[in-house]
Amino acid sequence: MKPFALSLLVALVSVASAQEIDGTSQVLELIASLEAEVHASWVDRLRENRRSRRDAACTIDKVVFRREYGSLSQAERLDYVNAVICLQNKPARTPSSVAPGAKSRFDDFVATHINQTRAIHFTGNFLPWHRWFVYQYEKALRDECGYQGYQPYWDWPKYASSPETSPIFNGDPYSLGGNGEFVPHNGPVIPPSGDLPPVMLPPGNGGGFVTTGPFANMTVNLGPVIPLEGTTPGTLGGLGWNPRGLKRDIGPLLTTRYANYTAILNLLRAPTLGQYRILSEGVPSTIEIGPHGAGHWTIGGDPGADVFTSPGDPAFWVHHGMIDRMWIFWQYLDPRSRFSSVSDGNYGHITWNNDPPSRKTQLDDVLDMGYAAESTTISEVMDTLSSELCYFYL
Ligand SMILES: *[C@@H]1O[C@H](CO)[C@@H](O)[C@H](O)[C@H]1NC(C)=O
Ligand SMILES: *[C@@H]1O[C@H](CO)[C@@H](O)[C@H](O)[C@H]1NC(C)=O
Ligand SMILES: *[C@@H]1O[C@H](CO)[C@@H](O)[C@H](O)[C@H]1NC(C)=O
Ligand SMILES: [Cu+2]
Repeated sequence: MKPFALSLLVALVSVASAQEIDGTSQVLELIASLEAEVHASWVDRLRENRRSRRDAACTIDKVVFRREYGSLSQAERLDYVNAVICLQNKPARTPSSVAPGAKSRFDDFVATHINQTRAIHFTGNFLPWHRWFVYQYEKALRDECGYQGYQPYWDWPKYASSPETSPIFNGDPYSLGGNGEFVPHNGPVIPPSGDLPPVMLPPGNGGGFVTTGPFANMTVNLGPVIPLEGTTPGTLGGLGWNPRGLKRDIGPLLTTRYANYTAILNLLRAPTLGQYRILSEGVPSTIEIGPHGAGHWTIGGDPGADVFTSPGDPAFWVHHGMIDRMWIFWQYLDPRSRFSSVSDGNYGHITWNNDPPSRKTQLDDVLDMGYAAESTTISEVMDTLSSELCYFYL
């Protein structure tokens, strides 16, 4: 960062804490200044790649960009939606003896996630695993369904006050389907754990079946594993066949509280990966659910509210696009130190929140995609501008 920009930043920060000034032009300016730094930083790194031939696979003329859902043209959104529908109509690769509920290529990804849920959340591999997972999904849309674009993302704060009317969820033909029909219901309850009491989250404005847009009447085949009120768990640990309609429970309460511009700024400023992850993913069994939790519970419903089966809602993929975007932005704010480890903090182990206690996650650990796609190792995906990956976010 330029000394002038730095002193400007320090001056602005000292005026007020980010929390007090959420949504004001100051928060937006601070985010814009950090994002400008990110973009200068990745361009530098690619130039350096070219000079040093460190990574000839990804050069400035090859890098592709993932864009915010609402910034795609209607035709581009439709291409994306149609590719997802195509994936849902292609035969599964997962043998039915392994997961009888996996009925399509789309379901291959859901089955892989269900199968590994306990080993890929609140663990050191969480961010790289989901980075590779989204990349492989995008690759399947492109290679198997002729999609010409790239994975779009959900810019949470942009639509925080009304996600259900956003281009993602407004239910028009270019959206990922509308909210669930309104049915009176309670909000989700995070079960009690140890000494911690249950946590009640507020309900959204839906709760029932999705009846509008391209995924109206979509059939969910797998899960759920942790059933929400009014649903029963699927068989075989969620891998059995359990056809039912897609439900959602979208509303503004969680995004305004956990995924607003202040939350974004806090993420970008996090000094260590351990702190970044607590901000982003929250603390299990507490009211601090972070923007990661907030996005999932905002989609809500079935299978969106089930951590195991959540990729079975097409909106999962734009949410995790944003998770990946924030991580790579944070990485490029200090590229010298943020590509070499994922083991910082309590979430840096191979078990969920290090319970039971386990070893630290290592860069050569495998990211297992099951029957959905090729597996890789963490080191291959630490930088989105390296090896096979060659993308960035606008
Ligand atoms: C969804 O299913 C209902 C009930 O079967 C039907 O009335 C409706 O037309 C369907 N909507 C779409 C978009 O397929
Ligand atoms: C915005 O998000 C931050 C971080 O989650 C939170 O502390 C703050 O209360 C939120 N603002 C509003 C108005 O809810
Ligand atoms: C689940 O994981 C086990 C152990 O790695 C594997 O044998 C099995 O094939 C996996 N099932 C699916 C659906 O990926
Ligand atoms: Cu996940």
